[in-house]
Amino acid sequence: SQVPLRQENAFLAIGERCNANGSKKFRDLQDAEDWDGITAMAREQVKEGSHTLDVCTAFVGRNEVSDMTEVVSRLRGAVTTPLVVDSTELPVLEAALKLYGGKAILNSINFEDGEKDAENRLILAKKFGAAVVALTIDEQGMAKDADAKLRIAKRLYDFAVVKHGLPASDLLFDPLTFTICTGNEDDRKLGVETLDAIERLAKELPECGIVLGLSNISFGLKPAARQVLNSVFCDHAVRRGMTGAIVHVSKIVPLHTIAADEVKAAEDLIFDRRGVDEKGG
Ligand code: THG
Repeated sequence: SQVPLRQENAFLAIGERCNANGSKKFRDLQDAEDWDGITAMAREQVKEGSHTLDVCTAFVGRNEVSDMTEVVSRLRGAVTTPLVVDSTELPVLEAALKLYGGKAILNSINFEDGEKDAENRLILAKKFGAAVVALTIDEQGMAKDADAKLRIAKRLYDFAVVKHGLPASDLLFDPLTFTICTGNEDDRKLGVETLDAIERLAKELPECGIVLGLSNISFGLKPAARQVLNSVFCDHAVRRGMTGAIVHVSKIVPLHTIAADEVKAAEDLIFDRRGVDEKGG
């Protein structure tokens, strides 16, 4: 009989480190215009298992277009993985896509400034055959609960796929990851809302992808605890239907390699399960 050669727990691992805002090392190399050093960082991420690399050169006081151009012109020959071009600036996205021959992923569109801005990016993506990450943000701001995430995702789908003809498989929803580590009561729910949104999106719009900037979940914790929480959250997100994540690939570890009490502590945080004392009841 036929064996399905499919790894059900796989996700598209997007290396997060070629980002001026996400890595001090990258920022220092960019500031020193050490493009070879940046290329080495990219290669290292591929060696660690990244299937694609997020690239962001937004750095106050520097020219984002020319820095993106420097980086993409080197990475296109140095790594064979697709690039995720991460910028809020249309000219930066355009400069990167013009230079890059392979399949790119534009990161990102949203409805924060209405549909005109999203439309300009979408037209650019279609011109270069790029896939598109679409954030669940609208004129009212970032969607915090699953209902709002679903509502905006459907609007993004109608806009990008139905109205503008982007292939559904080239639309990657990002239902937003916020830190759940602020100690703030309301922030504790944010992880569950994102996981619920992933499950509903995977069911209702199965042709599209679902990605997260996963490391955001643990902002505020120490590095060792971040690695645990990121890995546990990633595991739950994949099981709910997440198809890709921007991560520090070598720091996402299989759950069986994490001590059971640490997995439980992370799950207690994610699912907002606290002791009776802590809840004050
Ligand atoms: N969604 C989409 N794109 C995104 C995000 C998202 N792009 C940027 C960001 N969020 C995802 N990338 C990162 C990269 C690094 C970190 C978090 C998210 C990170 N870095 C450590 C830190 O800042 O503490 C590393 C420090 C260091 O090495 O210097 O946590 O949500 N579509």
